[in-house]
Amino acid sequence: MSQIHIFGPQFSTFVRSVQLCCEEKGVAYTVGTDVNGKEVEFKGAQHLDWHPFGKVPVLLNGDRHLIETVSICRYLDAVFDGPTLQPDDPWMRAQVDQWAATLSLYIDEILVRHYLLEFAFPKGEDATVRMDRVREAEPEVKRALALLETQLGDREYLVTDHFTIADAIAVPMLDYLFRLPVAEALTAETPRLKDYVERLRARRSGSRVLIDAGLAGI
Ligand SMILES: N[C@@H](CCC(=O)N[C@@H](CS)C(=O)NCC(=O)O)C(=O)O
Repeated sequence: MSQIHIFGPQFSTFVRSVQLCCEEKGVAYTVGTDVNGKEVEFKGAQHLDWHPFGKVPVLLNGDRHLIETVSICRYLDAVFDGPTLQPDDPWMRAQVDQWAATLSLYIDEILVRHYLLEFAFPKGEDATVRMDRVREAEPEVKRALALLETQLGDREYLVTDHFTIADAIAVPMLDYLFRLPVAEALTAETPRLKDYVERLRARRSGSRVLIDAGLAGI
């Protein structure tokens, strides 16, 4: 198997999800927008050839390329040894798939696109955070966190008793969210989720991937 490269900036939440899967499985990889010593332009011809919608991550594996974070994570889990990131039981595996999809489709939209990015890349006058947008998004953010708190229950991980692909999708976005100056107010009613993120940050994979990205406001 050729070298695994994760194309995309290391600060991207979905790039970090793929990194977490590699770390958990013990897969050697490289990450970044530099591929074989050459910078690949974001949304340039090469990127769009790999990903027709110009998103990251793209998994590069020899002369193969693969898009969509959950598909990439499932592929890595299937081809590499190391701890499995999906349960054998079909029902529990479907639960992991369900949460991976729910997180990457709906919860990402609420927590990252409508909220976090307002802090990370402020678009207000003089590059200030658009607090009206933040306040508007807050009820949905709280609803999404409450949903995850309920799903987590007393478990150590989101879906099973082991780290799964669902955790790899959830943690990068929650890690950023819980670093915000407003985090205390957001997490007041979701203490188990707060502990969960702290636990996953402390794992070896978390300590190597969830590093300070130096994003403004986060
Ligand atoms: N459905 C895609 C979403 C990927 C995605 O939205 N990635 C963000 C970075 S975290 C991105 O590429 N944003 C750039 C853009 O939308 O132009 C996946 O799961 O891989």
